Amino acid sequence: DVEFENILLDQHGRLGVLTLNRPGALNALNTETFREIAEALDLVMENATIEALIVTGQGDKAFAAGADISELAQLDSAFAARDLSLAGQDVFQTLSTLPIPTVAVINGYALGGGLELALAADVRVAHPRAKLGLPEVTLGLIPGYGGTQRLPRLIGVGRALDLMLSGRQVDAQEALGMGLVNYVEEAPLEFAREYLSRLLDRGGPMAFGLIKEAVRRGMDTSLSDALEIEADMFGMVLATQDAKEGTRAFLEKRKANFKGE
Ligand code: CO8
Repeated sequence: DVEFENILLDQHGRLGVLTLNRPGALNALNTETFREIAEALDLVMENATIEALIVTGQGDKAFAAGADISELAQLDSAFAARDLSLAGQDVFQTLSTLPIPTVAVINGYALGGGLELALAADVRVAHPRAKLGLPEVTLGLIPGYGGTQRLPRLIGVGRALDLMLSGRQVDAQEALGMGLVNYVEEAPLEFAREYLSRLLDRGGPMAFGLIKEAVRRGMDTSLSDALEIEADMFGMVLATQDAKEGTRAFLEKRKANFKGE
């Protein structure tokens, strides 16, 4: 376990857990926190024993209440704002392109940049009292860490525009109904741990990475190009030991023993 100031990074067996840890500021994302998240993601990538990642927030009140508004208020040039947006987008893109399954455990408020962080994970699990939204418009701002792009891809243009133009908060049940979160659970962290353990027990690690890559790259392009990407990924997965082992294990009526290669 490495020492950070604004986050915690722990490993529990095969699972990494990245916890935003500024509960006094509702885990608001300042520049230093972004830097630490980037460093933590590098460590996760280098550590082959971490096979899945949970991202959550410390305390029972917030996942993250957004970008740190005191920093945003000090931005004094369009260049600086653009650079800050690009830098934050880059960190969240690193999360979304990790080749391992990731779950955001939304333990409370996920607002603005906080929701944008959750959108960069593969799956979202929310506590029943969680509140989600992109309230930037109420600050005279727009989302800048991927929200205008990831939200419509996830829940559709109409629902995304409703949330962004109104800036309204939705509760966990409404978020579930619109596909913004996948599960609502009283003990979301425990649920996420069990969910990921089950998933790691069942699936081939090489397949996790290639599914994510096919979906992500496919969302960026036309259906015909995307289908080619899927076929490319299928060609790659078939060449892995995992695919040989998985298909052989099925035919031999035994549990597959995947090696992630
Ligand atoms: N930034 C900085 N500090 C914050 C933030 C934040 N986003 N959210 C809460 N805090 C601080 C509060 O200032 C307060 O500090 P203190 O105790 O020192 O006064 C502490 O956290 C507790 O917050 P509250 O007292 O406000 O708690 P409440 O229970 O009354 O309210 C809310 C909880 C409703 C979540 C409320 O805190 C709130 O509305 N927060 C702001 C939510 C918001 O607007 N988020 C969007 C921010 S903008 C954004 O994310 C833009 C991303 C794109 C940027 C692009 C880069 C260029």
